[in-house]
Amino acid sequence: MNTVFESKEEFIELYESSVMSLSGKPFEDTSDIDRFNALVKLIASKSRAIQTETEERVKETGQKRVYYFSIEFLIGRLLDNYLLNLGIRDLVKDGLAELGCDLDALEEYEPDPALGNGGLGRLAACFLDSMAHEGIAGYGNGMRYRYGLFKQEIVNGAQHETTDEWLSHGYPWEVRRPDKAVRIGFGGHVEQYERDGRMCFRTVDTEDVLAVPYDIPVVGYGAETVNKLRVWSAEPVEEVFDLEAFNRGDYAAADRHRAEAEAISAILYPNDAGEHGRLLRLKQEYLFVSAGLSSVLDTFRSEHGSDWKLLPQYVAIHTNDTHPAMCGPELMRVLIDEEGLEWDEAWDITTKTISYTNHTILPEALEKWPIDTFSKLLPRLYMIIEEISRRWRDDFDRSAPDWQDRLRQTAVLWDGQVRMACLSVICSHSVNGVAKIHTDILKRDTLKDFYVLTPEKFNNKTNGIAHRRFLAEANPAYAKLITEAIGTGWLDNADELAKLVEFENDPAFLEQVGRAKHDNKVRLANYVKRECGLDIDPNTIFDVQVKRFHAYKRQLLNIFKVMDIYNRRLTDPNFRVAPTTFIFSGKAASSYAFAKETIRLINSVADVINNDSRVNGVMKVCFIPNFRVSNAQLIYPSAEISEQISTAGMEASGTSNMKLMMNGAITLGTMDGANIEIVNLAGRENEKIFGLTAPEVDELRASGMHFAWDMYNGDPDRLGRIIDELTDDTFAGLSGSFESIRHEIMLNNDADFVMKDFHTYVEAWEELTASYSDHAAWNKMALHNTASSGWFSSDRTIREYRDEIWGA
Ligand code: Z2T
Repeated sequence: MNTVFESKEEFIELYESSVMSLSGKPFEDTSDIDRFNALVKLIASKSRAIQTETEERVKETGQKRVYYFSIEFLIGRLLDNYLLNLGIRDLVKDGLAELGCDLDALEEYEPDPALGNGGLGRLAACFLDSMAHEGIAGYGNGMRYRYGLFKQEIVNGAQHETTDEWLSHGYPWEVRRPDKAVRIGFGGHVEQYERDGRMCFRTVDTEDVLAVPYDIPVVGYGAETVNKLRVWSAEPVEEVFDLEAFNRGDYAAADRHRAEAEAISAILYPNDAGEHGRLLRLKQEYLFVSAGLSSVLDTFRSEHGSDWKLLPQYVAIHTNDTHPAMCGPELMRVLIDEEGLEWDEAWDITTKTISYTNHTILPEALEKWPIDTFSKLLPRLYMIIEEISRRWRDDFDRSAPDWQDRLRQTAVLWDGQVRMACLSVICSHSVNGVAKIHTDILKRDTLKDFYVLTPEKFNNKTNGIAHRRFLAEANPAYAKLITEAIGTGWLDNADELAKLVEFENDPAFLEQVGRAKHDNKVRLANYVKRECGLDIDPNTIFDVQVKRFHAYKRQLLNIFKVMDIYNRRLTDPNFRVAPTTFIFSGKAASSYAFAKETIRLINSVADVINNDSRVNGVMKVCFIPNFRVSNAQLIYPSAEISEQISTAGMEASGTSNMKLMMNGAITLGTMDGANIEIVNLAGRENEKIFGLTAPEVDELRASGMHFAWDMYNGDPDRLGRIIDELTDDTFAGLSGSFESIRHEIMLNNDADFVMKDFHTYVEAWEELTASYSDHAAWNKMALHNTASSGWFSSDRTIREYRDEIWGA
């Protein structure tokens, strides 16, 4: 552990002078914002000192560098995390207190950068934390969006989107590096020319923009390693202001070029799956790939010269889904066009350097680009893709009877489109899924024909989470209890959480577990009161589903359950219900009508139930607006039931399931994604599993023997009633009824098996909540979940990537 400050006194002295030099005011006159910014600046400068040490160590030892290319990094607030990782959280808190400042209050000034949609982007951020902790020279490469994921507001129950202006007060962690800017060319045409007696290609008449990097430090726990996240911003290449247009009074035209360049990094596309064909998105992908690669290769060249066959020995490039799939062709382009290598040699280097993670099997999320769009924007890259494609076809084994079918399944160019998943697989030496069942489905189904050809490429890496952020930092009450019981070793090594099993039969300890949970529920109730004006009761069960809204995640099934319990309670006042608060949070892609209607339904049901005194003793429904990393850290610790109810086979992994488990929630879920690993680790008796399994889903789909109308007619009192309530006036008071949801279910024949799983789900919920009254037994289950969750630390995941993919 590096020592950052010799003493509290040293911190106070440095901090005071930092505040004063930054603000130009005496300490007493500074605002909390001044004090927050100065604190970050001080911690960032201390981090940079360690970063320099890390850099020297990497150079000296010739350690392999790992570059994690991701179009999203959902990093969350950094200050508290870095204080913890530097081992100075208490020292700084005490020092600030002496100056009359409250650390928690200052931390509220930190923006929560929403440079990601959800699981995929947050995973990338967890990996940065773990790479730094494991001493890997690991660097993030991504996009610096001027506006992150939209801010969600709820108006009359419906989601409204407004821009996320996270940069309006500046972002004190970042350092702009104009000296490292890279020129990126779009469009133009390819010409041949002769260089040293050899025919070469170059692209001319391109429209260029400047990619300017911003570096953000990544501080590893233990303070031995500080890495960096580099995010790219698009700017005009030079001062291109059109004075003539300005003098004509045409101000928009005067600044057009600037606006066009800046548009590339203006917004994060708000779709967690789907959304194709947008030219600007393709420009984003190429910008961060090309600029990132350029800086990777500059570093390599400065250390190892131009001996490119050494590249895979010193560099690993990991592509997070297909958004950086152009890494393959772009590396080929640089090696061939700029460095003069032959195709075969360049190809060997490229495939040995690049690896790829797939995050979904949803067909609508598999990225494809129209060939004409692609070839116009990136003509030389397209030529290289054509050549990759041609060689794949030429080398294809045509001895099997179904070879044409297999070739069609694996072709990069097909049906007028560039298929990015095929490109990613072909350009990589490793392809992995993100949970066991997901990797199995990739092998057996989605990428089957690749698996048959190169089974050795395929491997599983079950996702993980930054346990220091999501347990130590988010849940101080529980963390304190854990540390008192088993020491601090779990922060470094999450496997040590297993030592908690020794306390599973200690009644006093279990009671403290319950008390910590209760404190967290009070904390969340206060937040909910502030944000939504709603009173929720910390003595009720907190039943939590927080994640992006998507049909396959089945928030609809959850709210159907709530409607059912409400209906039955009204019909039969003797119907026993364990008092519960149903908590939802999450965003819907702006263009995803069904997901947005589901949000409106939840809020409409909440409006009715929360104002119905007949049931308020036993149920409330709460939708927490604008789910993001910072409020997620308040929600996970307060949860008692973790809703993980996706249609089996659809959720690649899930990661909120791990965060909630670690915080002592019981999983109420299907056998899907990493829920399966959860059950294997904690034991089926410590979770509540229900519903169709993935093979059963496949079978039912194939048989065509599921009929929504039969379900509706077969259960008029419960399911039928719920479907009818979508379109009568029961929940229409807030902003109208829900025809489109009814249609989606009934006319689309319940594609996500909401009706099919409904009864087993409600029954499972009733059994689970009935067991809540035995507090000791419940707390034991909760503790057992935490004790079993160490394997889900992303430290473990990253060690597997390091050993089995990157060789770093
Ligand atoms: C995303 O968050 C995920 C998959 C995507 O496929 C895209 C996005 Cl933005 C292209 C999620 C998966 O849905 C989830 O199951 C998984 O846990 C997460 O990625 C991280 O692997």
